[in-house]
Amino acid sequence: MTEPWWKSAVVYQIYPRSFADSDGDGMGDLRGIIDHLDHLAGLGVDVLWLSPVYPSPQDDNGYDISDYSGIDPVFGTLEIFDELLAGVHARGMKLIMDLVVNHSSDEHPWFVESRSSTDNPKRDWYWWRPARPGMEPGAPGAEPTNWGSSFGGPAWRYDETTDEYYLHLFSTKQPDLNWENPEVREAIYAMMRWWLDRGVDGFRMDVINFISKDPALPDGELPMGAAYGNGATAFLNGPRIHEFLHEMYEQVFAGREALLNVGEMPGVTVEQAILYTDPAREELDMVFQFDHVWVDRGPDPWILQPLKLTNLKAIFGRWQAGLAQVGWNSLYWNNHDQPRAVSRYGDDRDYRVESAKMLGTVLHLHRGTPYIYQGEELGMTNAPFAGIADFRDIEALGLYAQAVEQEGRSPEDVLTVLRARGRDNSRTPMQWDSSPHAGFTSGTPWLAVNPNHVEINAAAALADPDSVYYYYRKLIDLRHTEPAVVDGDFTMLLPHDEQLYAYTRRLGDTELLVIGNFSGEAAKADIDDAAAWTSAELVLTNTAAPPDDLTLGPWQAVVYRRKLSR
Ligand code: TEU
Repeated sequence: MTEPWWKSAVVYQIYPRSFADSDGDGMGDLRGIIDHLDHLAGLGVDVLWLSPVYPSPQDDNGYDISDYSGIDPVFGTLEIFDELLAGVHARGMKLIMDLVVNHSSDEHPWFVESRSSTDNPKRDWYWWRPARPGMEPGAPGAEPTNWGSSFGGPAWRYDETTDEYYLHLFSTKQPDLNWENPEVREAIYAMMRWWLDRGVDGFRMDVINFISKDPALPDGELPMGAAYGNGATAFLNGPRIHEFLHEMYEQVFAGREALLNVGEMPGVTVEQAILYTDPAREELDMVFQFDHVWVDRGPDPWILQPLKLTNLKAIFGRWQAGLAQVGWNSLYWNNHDQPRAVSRYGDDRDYRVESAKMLGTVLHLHRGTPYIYQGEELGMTNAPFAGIADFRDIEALGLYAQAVEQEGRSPEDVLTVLRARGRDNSRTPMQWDSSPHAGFTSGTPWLAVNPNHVEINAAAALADPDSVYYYYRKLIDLRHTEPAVVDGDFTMLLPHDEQLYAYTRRLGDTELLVIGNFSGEAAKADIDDAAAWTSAELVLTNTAAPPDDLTLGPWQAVVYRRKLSR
């Protein structure tokens, strides 16, 4: 069997709202993407993933969809979408769509019908439940379960029309679809076939491990001091999840040219990921796990935890080993839900360029498919949010309200965490040049441009041979040209070192050594054959060749290659 094409591919995520605005309304659009396709082709990426561009009230920036088979006028039209797709394909790239089918918008016609009466044919397309027995519907605490929503507040909303509640694991405008109902599943599969027939090359599936719920909907465990119980055991990797994904495969993907389908799965374990991505089971190609982006989350969400490198290595080491024989990893530092990696795990003040390159090196040369989030290739950083009024993200605003108003936290403590970890950090507009609003828009951007765009921008990166952009291009080239990057065995080195991240990749007689210094101090790589390695081929470094004892400078990364004699 030939290897699937996506094993040697690199994916680039576009957050259309913040990528490029062609018409001056302050919001990015499809035409803006078309205008910048050469930036992406020039970087060498193979696949573009578009965050949602469907018609949407934009309560959660498009992750609340009111029509699955259209384009929101703010982004363009289906004709412009076809033009974009043709432009992507003409450059030899592929395009995957965001598929958000755990929930729809409350303005989707399905939900409008569903809420209209208890005997509407679409009533059962969503999760409706009466108030808790013995309680007055709509009264505080009368929700059918004690679950909290991801964005703060309860996961149930009382609806006067029928005197019942609907489930929303995210915002009140994102009611959860009921996958138990076969009509729901068939409608979703039909919509997916329609996009594939239009020419798209696969899907990134939003919280897809939430779609199967235990229909008993039991109360969740209530941690001390928390406002809501944790319902996850009833909906994370729920009872019918594998059945649904295999059915989707059969109904939508089987018999088509090889696609790329990646499932976003908060809370997924290695053991479950093996099942999801085992090709023989015909479910998904790869999943996004969250362990490494939860590594710096402590028991109290409102107290920042520093990164402990040994924990990060333990996590990646476990995932690399777990999916070594069966299944496949996806690799990412950034996306539209995460703060900027260079600010979080690197040093965005004194070593921004070096640490951005080091992070890229360490991530990309693992076994798996790397994902780059827009602006990562420029080393874009977190943004300076002065106060809560500067945030736009429904999650930041909702959690702030819950923490400050319901749980009595200090606003300053909550802001400290939102500044470091809030999702708007990655959603500030793409920095194209040093002009006002960074060349993103001629109007007023929906979220303020980072003031550091005068220095950090694509035009400056393209003019500088030492930029993060050209370095990322080398990393992508390496994946395309060195089979050991794609298929080599992975061995973690120095698991107890708190400064250095080191590993080897080996395929046949080729061996690669990758080391990254996660600190601002020099560090000596205490590995067996250090001297032999320093005389091997230095394929890539973000600074200069290290001395013979393999001492790496601050935030330095090195990649060596050697041929083993047998
Ligand atoms: O995110 C799922 C998810 O788990 C998020 O709640 C994420 O972990 C959190 O925001 C991190 O702070 C997906 C989308 O990527 C996100 O943008 C959507 O808001 C969410 O689903 C609902 O569709």
